[in-house]
Amino acid sequence: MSEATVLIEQTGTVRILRLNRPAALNALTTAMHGELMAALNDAADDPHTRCLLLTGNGRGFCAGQDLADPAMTATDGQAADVGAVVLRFYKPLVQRLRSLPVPVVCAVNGVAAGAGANIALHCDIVLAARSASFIQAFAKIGLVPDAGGTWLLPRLVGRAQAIGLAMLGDKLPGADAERLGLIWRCVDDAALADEALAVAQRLADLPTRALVETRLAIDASQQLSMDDALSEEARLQGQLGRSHDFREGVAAFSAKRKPVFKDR
Ligand code: LHQ
Repeated sequence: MSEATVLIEQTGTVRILRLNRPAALNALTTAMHGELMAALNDAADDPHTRCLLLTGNGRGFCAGQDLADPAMTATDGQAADVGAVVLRFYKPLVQRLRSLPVPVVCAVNGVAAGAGANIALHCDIVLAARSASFIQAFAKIGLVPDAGGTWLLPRLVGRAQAIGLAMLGDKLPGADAERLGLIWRCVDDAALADEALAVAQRLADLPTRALVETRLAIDASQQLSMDDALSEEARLQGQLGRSHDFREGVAAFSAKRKPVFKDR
């Protein structure tokens, strides 16, 4: 039997998914897309999991689409249907990541290229090793940024940086990614695994529903007027204000004790 292309570990309430095709810098094959989606669905359905941590095995995080995968191979002299590959794999993958009912941390352990970079950047909190890098590799092979890159990049770093990164496709080191606001933090290589797990554990101990509603509200606010955003915040507080975790948070504050959140 072939080795799993996504390794799954559970550390307390943190579910760790480790992309596992190190010889190809974890480039995504059809089989791997299937395993990754199944692993994300499983984490979403597991009531015990309160945070997801995504990382890569070996010296890379993910080199994007595996360009040697049969899905990319032209048949009968026809060009491969690249758009169909994007619709079949990348659109649902990004939608799944951004709608996950738990917070998502990404530990970018090495190069993140093409769709691999954008998958990392869709996560809620992105930490990168100092030796890691981000490459919008698409233009080099005659494509536009996909896996949500055209939507995400200008929102993270503004139009000027987004276009520079996407058109030139330069390797952006982890420290520069932090400086530009593309990611949360760049940390020393030796500290990455521990720091990412510590952040994931902190998130896992926080009120999951409030964190997920925060992600969704911040994303939705891009399309809203301030007036509508204020109304949306009131609607969400109305819902969350009836939750166990709100009552627990306030009770713990009053009693000067650590809260125990459990809603999901
Ligand atoms: C790879 C790959 C790879 C296969 C490294 N595939 N083997 C969506 C849908 C449909 C179509 C197209 O695209 C998309 C979205 C995308 O993701 S498009 C972008 C696809 N990715 C790329 O264009 C990146 C290609 N890779 C690279 O440019 C380099 O490998 C980087 C800069 C990531 C790393 O460079 P190095 O550190 O010098 O490593 P390397 O190039 O020697 O790679 C190591 C091995 O990994 C090597 O295999 P080998 O057998 O020679 O040791 C590469 O062939 C393999 N590999 N990326 N995407």
